Amino acid sequence: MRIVVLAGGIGGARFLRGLKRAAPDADVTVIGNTGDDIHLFGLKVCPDLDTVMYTLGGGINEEQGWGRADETFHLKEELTAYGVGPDWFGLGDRDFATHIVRTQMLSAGYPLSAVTEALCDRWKPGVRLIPMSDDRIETHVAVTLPDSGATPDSGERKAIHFQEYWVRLRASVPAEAVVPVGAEQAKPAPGVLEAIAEADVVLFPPSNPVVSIGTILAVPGIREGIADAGVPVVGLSPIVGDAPVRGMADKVLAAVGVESTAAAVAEHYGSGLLDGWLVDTVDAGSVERVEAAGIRCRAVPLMMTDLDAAARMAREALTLAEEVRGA
Ligand code: FO1
Repeated sequence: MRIVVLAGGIGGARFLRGLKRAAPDADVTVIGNTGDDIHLFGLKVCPDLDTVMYTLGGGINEEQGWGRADETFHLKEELTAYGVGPDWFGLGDRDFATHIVRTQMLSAGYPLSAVTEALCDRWKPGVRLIPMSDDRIETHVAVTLPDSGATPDSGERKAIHFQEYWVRLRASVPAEAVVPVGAEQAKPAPGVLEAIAEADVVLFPPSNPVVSIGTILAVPGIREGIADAGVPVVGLSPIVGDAPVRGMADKVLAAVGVESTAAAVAEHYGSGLLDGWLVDTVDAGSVERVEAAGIRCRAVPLMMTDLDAAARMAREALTLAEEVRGA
């Protein structure tokens, strides 16, 4: 069975670990979000690709869900001693090596997809990991930064990098707009559209619908390729009991006018794209609303508390895909 998964960071990576357990013989292609990528200290950092690669390759910091296990921060401390920032983004020594290798290869002319393949030669994630595009796409968030003591609307409105919004500001101000800068001109990376066209099923893990899956779908050709593939497309809600399972997805959902509920996220994807949707058992009351939108829906436990739970979720998604196929 050929499975294509669109993945962001932690939620996508943990779901993939469950999927590999649930379908060990499947041929899995992961299309990774690169809208979170950021250039720091002259290096190209790809948080979501690395989170998938480290998680499936056994090198992830399990508590954080991102970055390397057994990490040290000597390099960052030295940079701080020179007054060189930013200091709000935690890059560890082991992680730095990945960014150095990636940046060297990119500077030598290799596209990001080839670089990712080379990095995966070491980590052996057991899936084919492809960035959504080899072209530079950067998610920016429009915010109004509070201005000390002045009138309520006197703050400065500006667009900041997604990581600055997410990590430095901790999404503490409303996101007024989310823009995947460069997406309109971008092309899917080699292998992306081919994998979609050859897939037996396409899965949307419980990743952020706006800044992870939404950004991947913003690359021209990917949304259309999935909609036209004629195979079951099944997603898992990242919202449980009207709140994001992890992270601050509600902040960016508000920016695109979508309420933070499992049903609203399904409607946001729409029946033109999505055939099946899993909501958590606490949201069983929303099954009818999702089905009324033309999307087959089931309520199952969706908390990825451990690998077994993630594997059960993956099995439920594949079962729903079979139901859709047989319908
Ligand atoms: N998230 C944080 O909350 N704080 C950090 O300092 C941080 C550093 C970091 C370094 C490398 C990396 O691959 C990921 C990192 N993340 C960090 C996670 C990341 O910013 C986001 O959670 C994802 O981009 C969202 O998918």
